[in-house]
Amino acid sequence: MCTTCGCGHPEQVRIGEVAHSHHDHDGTQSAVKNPNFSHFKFHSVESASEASETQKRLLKVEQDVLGKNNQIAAHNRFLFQQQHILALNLVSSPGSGKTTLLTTTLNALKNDRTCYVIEGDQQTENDADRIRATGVSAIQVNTGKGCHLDAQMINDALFKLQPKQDSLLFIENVGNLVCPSEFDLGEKAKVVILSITEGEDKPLKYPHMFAASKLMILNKVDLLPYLNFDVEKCIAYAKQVNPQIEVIQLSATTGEGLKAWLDWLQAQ
Ligand SMILES: Nc1nc2c(ncn2[C@@H]2O[C@H](COP(=O)(O)OP(=O)(O)O)[C@@H](O)[C@H]2O)c(=O)[nH]1
Ligand SMILES: [Mg+2]
Repeated sequence: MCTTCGCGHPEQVRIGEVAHSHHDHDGTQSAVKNPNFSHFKFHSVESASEASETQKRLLKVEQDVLGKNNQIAAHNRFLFQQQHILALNLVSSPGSGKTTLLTTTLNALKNDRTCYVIEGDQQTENDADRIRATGVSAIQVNTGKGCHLDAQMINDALFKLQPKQDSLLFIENVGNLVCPSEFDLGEKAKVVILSITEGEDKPLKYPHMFAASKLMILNKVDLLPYLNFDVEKCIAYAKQVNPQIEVIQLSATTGEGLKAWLDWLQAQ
């Protein structure tokens, strides 16, 4: 069980298979294994026989859930850097449009860049199936009762996905504006997606997620004429909790504002 938020049981986690035989934009098959993606092995303090008692005690304190997660996340980050893979962690509440934004983005990018997606949901392969329909390889992680992805799940998924060098990896986290903010997966950046149907006050109500994110995407702007949503107020709230946060307004369904997002990706 996750002792940070009290959710989930590791034995309920299911990492799916790479069901899609994928042709990359350069015409090669991604089924060729990348030997760099091995399973991470967690080293407990007991194995560090040379450590002094004080060091052992200190290490033990750090070896809590988040400490262990951070160690695995650091390993994932090392792999991403070594392989020149840009990994982004997409976080939001359920229904903000993460999968829709991903399918639109992949359709725009897939001929120029090899892309992969790791999908996180409590149950179903629905989102991985939506990604695979674009021709991009996707792997589904079902977290059971868990409300977030953790670094070990990503490490296990990478072992199956075997992403190629110089690729782009999108991780769609479980829909939840709370716990995913605490779990580093080894990504370059978190991108929080807020749809205008959720109300402009969410950055103030869930500040940790907005503080942890490099970019806020304000999605579903095509619905602005039908809703009472104050865009300026929302952006001011987001900057109140994170003065550095960048903001892009777009509609994942109409494609309005998509270029700014594609340019942002290019800049990363
Ligand atoms: N009007 C509108 N609807 C959207 C937009 N993006 C997503 N949706 C709809 O919002 C719902 C949830 O989208 P989905 O991508 O499954 O959200 P997720 O749970 O964050 O992955 C679906 O019915 C989408 O069609 C958008 O930009 N505009
Ligand atoms: Mg989704």
